[in-house]
Amino acid sequence: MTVRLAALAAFFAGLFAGPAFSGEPQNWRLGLQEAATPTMERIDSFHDFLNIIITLIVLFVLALLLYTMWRFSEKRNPTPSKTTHHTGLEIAWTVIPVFILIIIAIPSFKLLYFADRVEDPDMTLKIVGHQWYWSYEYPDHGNFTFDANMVADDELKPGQKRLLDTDNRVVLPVGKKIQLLMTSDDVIHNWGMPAFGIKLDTVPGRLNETWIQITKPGVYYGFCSELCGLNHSYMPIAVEAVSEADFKKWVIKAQKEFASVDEGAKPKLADTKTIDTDVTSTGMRLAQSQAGQ
Ligand SMILES: [Cu+2]
Repeated sequence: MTVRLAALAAFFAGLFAGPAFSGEPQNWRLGLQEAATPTMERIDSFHDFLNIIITLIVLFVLALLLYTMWRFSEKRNPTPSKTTHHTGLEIAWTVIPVFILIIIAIPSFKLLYFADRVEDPDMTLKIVGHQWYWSYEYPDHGNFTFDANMVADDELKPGQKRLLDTDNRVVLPVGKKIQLLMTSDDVIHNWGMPAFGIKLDTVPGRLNETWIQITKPGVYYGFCSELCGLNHSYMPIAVEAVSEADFKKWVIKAQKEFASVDEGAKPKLADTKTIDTDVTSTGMRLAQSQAGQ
């Protein structure tokens, strides 16, 4: 009972106070995760704008219903009108919704183009989806690459989050415009990061682009958001946003620790051009290589 009461209290506290900043899922959260990029800030305000429109429409329809029930009840309106068409009304209920849709479409398209790409990014991060982990490349910092696998339940260290933390976090500098290039090594995955306002498919043989400019230091968590197979729910994303000085220190360490893409250690993005999605020819090549052995 006390637990339930506490949960209820937390729920209402969250309702009125708003949750403290965190780039991760939270119990009893009602709204979106707090924005940590310009794109997500705009998504937030677009979401609020839509909420206002939806609320006004619902209240209007509710008022119409209540008025109709009251005004045209059998008692007040014993002989109903036989009118079936009203040209003026029909034009109105076609044109007004079209206007509402246009009012929604304009900021929606603006936001879509804003999130699409950034001019003159400060750096690039390449993201490659695999069954079932992510790998990352830093082409502007010596082109090193590493994999990020989920930390298994029995290997969690204190402070690490179950189903969210990875063995290697993606470290990025706060305040820099970062171009994100995404692709996949096998099937379609999706790099979904709620606090950044990103949910973008990683498609084999294709390069998808978006960008971020992280506004607050911290650790941010996300998920693969495209059903990609057996371990789809076990390939989380953990991003650590740090100051530029700390990022430079991490880069020096990472260059020593991780292999360089140029050494051919890890799949290159360039290889995705030649990824063979045709099952038949892949099977044929497999058969040929086996025959050759
Ligand atoms: Cu996936």
